[in-house]
Amino acid sequence: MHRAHTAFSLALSPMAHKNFATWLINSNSSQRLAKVTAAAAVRTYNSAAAEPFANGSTASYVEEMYNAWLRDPTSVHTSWDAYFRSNTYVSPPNLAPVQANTLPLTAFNFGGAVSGAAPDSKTIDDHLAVQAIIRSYQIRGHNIAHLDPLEINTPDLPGNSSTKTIYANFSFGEQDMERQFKLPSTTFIGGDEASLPLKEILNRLENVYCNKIGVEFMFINSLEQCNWIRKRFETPGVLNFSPEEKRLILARLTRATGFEAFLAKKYSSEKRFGLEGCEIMIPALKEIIDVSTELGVESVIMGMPHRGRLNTLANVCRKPLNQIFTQFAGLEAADDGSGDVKYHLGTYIERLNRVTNKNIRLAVVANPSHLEAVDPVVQGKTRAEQFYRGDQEGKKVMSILIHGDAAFCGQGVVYETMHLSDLPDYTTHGTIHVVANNQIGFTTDPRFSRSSPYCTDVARVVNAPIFHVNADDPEAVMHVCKVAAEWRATFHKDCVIDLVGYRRNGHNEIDEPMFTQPLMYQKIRKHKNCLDLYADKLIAEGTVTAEEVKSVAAKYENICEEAFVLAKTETHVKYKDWLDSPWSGFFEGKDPLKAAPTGIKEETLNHIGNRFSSPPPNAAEFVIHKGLLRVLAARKAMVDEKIADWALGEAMAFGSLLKEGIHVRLSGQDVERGTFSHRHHVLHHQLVDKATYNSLQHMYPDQAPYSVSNSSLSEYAVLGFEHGYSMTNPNALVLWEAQFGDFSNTAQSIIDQFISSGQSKWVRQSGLVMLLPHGMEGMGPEHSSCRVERFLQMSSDDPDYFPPESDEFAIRQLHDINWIVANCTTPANYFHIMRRQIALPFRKPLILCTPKSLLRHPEAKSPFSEMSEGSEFQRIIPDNGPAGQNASNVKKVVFCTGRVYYDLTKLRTEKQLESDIAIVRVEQISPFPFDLVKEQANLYKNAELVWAQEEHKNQGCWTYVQPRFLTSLNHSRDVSQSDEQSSYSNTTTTTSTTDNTTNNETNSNSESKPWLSRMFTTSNTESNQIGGESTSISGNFNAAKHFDLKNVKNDFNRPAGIAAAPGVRKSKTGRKISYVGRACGASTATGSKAQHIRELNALLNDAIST
Ligand SMILES: Cc1ncc(C[n+]2csc(CCOP(=O)(O)OP(=O)(O)O)c2C)c(N)n1
Ligand SMILES: [Mg+2]
Repeated sequence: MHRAHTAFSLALSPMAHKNFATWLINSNSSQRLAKVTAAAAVRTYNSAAAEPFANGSTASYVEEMYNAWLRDPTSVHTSWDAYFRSNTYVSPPNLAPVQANTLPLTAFNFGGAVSGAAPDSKTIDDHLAVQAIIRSYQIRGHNIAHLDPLEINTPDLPGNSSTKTIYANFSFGEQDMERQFKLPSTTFIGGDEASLPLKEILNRLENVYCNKIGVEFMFINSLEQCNWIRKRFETPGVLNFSPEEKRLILARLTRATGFEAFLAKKYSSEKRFGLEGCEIMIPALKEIIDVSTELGVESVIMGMPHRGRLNTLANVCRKPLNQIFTQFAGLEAADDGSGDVKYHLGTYIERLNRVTNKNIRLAVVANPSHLEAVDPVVQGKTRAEQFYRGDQEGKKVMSILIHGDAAFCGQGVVYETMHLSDLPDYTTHGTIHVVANNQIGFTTDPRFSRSSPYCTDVARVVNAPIFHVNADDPEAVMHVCKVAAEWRATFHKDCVIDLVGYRRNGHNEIDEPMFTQPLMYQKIRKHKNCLDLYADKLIAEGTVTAEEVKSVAAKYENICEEAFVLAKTETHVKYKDWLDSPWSGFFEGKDPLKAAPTGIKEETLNHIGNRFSSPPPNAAEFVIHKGLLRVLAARKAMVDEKIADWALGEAMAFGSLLKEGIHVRLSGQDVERGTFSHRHHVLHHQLVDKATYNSLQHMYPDQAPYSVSNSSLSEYAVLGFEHGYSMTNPNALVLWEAQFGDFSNTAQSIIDQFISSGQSKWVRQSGLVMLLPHGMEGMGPEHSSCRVERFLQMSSDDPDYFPPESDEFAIRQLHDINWIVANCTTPANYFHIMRRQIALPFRKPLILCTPKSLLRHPEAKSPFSEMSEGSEFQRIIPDNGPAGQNASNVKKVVFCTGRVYYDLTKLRTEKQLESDIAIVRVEQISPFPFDLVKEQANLYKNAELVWAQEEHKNQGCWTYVQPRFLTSLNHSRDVSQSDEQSSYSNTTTTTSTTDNTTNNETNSNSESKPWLSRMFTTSNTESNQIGGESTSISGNFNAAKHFDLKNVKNDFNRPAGIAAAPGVRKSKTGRKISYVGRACGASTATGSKAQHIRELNALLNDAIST
């Protein structure tokens, strides 16, 4: 039984019903403890200040007494001695006590019947008071520590002094100051001393907890961890640094400061988001890395925002300075990618750590503007690296996340990422968070940007200790960093370093901060920088001379100058220099346009099918749910019949990849069972907790590892995590599944900023698969659509451009697109498209609309023959029935994608229109299968063409496919190049105004200005009817350039050069495609189920009519 309960049952003492807190804190006391140090301004009100003394953590007082008594029975008061001798005491579990976290005084049985000795209540009171003071410092000391270099009061927060905050409401007199007090086991301020005079106790506590470091840790549930921290900060002498250590700090600070000064001098009008006011962050990061390397870390993965990024690359990663300076020159790129601004790019460096003499890899992950979005990506990448190295405890690979103060508390993804920190399949075994806290976010100060006392409070939810430190005290900062690195190495849990500094300039170097923070900046203008302050200190104490300080600074400036000269000789930037996780060897020796086959041997299908449909080998002991036995039996029957449903097709894809040594990782909410209860990859023993069986982990003895993980209920962090995971190794199939497709929009910035555009911005490829359950099935607005239109809108193929046809059409399209969007209607196609992710010689994200009701649809099954050798992914599934076989008789072709296909075929059968209406499934929507659509259109020469979809007209695929259909249809007539050219030229009246004949300016920029010259050309505007829609275009266009194969260099999906193909034009073939489906809608809602069915029937009837 919990000790608190035991204690409650003890005999009542004269002070029964009183709690520690009320007993200790005498609110009437007028006598106050003499002030030990000058009170600092309290920045914020912390809830800890309102805690009663004997709360959850303070209840361990009895235990302290007990521990002390165990060591030496004479070290405690006789009443305690008697009590513990009575054997009534039971050691507690390490949990907060019940009952509002308070412990009644009766628990201690003072003077009870056992000892018979009356306690000396004054002695007990005083000892308890000292204990209370010690605890109070430990809990609340950070509230009044001198953390802010600017010493700015936050005026509308309750000001307070150390006296009020720490010793609130109870009394000691001057006369008590010299009295010796025994120290409890929960403090280390005594060093080797077991007791100290009260004055010394207070002095030491003040120094430890209220000086330049504020340690916030007493909320942590583990006594062991609290003690560990106390020891690291309280032990006398922990802040003593050797002269060598001090010189190293000074040298590092000199470089950090010198780097910013150099950039300010050379590029005074450029944004660089300098670190001035928090330069100590650079030595801080180096210290974390040094200590961590010493403790065994070999690879550090960092995520950080704009502020101080260039400095970090230069002075932490040691990226060549000339490469950094080249970024300021605005040079053309020598390689692929549209690039990004310099303070977003990533890097990867492997180098010798000169301090520890060990090799270390450092990666800074490329990040978008979107603050904190990179956090989960870093964690995923770190986790993957740990996984591939077999670093199961995170001893070799670690992550460091650097944050701004405003973003750390403002962005929800910080919280979501924190919650991954201790999950078995997501933990990176401790992240060190460093907050570059300049006490401002752009123009907003903390009073208006957060409701929590500190910007770091979010970390409390995961019991991470928070080390606040004044950024102007380099030695305090280094100590905190050392402790943080040791904390991570010891407990493998997150911790936070809150570097409280300021921002010397505006948000960027061009901004005027006095507009919005005049008083703060008056102070800042008068404030010496950290380097000068520290140099003065070291000079004053004789550690360095003024000449040494100057010479170190001058030396670094010379290094910068040399790199600056070197950078001037560069003519191009190379994005590949800024890659954060190179895939060495992956691309080498590969034909970039050749994919491996995806069909597999039938015996492999049989083997996987049999394993997947079997209970664990020790089935007799493993009790499986009866419903699941039926599922397994049904699977077995399918295997015997050589057919696969969705779950089996998926298992075939996973199992065969695992067999080929490809690691598969599936993550998302409830993915183990599957939201729709179709997957069941993890079988649970019905009688034994945590006894599970996962057949995909037992397919082959030498297979690659399979992991399937139910995630936390977060899309943003988990999708980001999986994206990061997929960046690390191309030879893995990493999948994230949304519970329902539309939930992916809470991860929109990962989709927009990383997945759709990562390659083009950062030459970062990823083969991540997003599985998005999609389909209008009357489940209401929020469970219907994965909003595929949004993904399609971000696809980078040009709607008006038909790429040159050849055998390599499909793979060239894939090679050059930013991502693939598909909606498969058969398990076999699902199987192939997933295997194709790995078969491709490059990596592209795959956005896959996945079924819900189709998971169990009797027709949505595939024979093994469609997955076996020789079969492959079908971008379009033609009509293979009577219509397809006798195409010239077909009156209408219905193109569609996804589950509506099955509704359409059903109705067609009912109406006996199989010969009149062909139904063609577009399975790969983007990149658009222009070639196959053209082929189909040619096949059904006389037929009317419609696109049928169940989504509303402004949703689904229509807006994406419509112009592309027209481009395909225009191509379905044999149009010679000259035809093309004249057809385009006809659209302009001023033939002389072409790309390169207007004037000198256009001449010299003929490649880059066609769109611009078109804008200023007298032109006709014509209006076309396309698919019932009216579209206007204008302008002159040099078509030859766009349709000349020679001009199609890097990007197959877009016309060569910079210009886009012209807007949608009149159908030259006279064919059009019309829309059948719902009208436009504001939401994905279809009203009631009845309305949904009515609407669906209407659209099906429209489609299936001749
Ligand atoms: C998600 C997001 N919202 C808004 C912005 C615009 N923005 C850029 S920097 C900044 C202030 C960030 O303040 P802080 O996190 O304290 O970092 P600091 O610039 O002070 O280092 C803002 C709001 C952004 N980059 N990302
Ligand atoms: Mg800030």
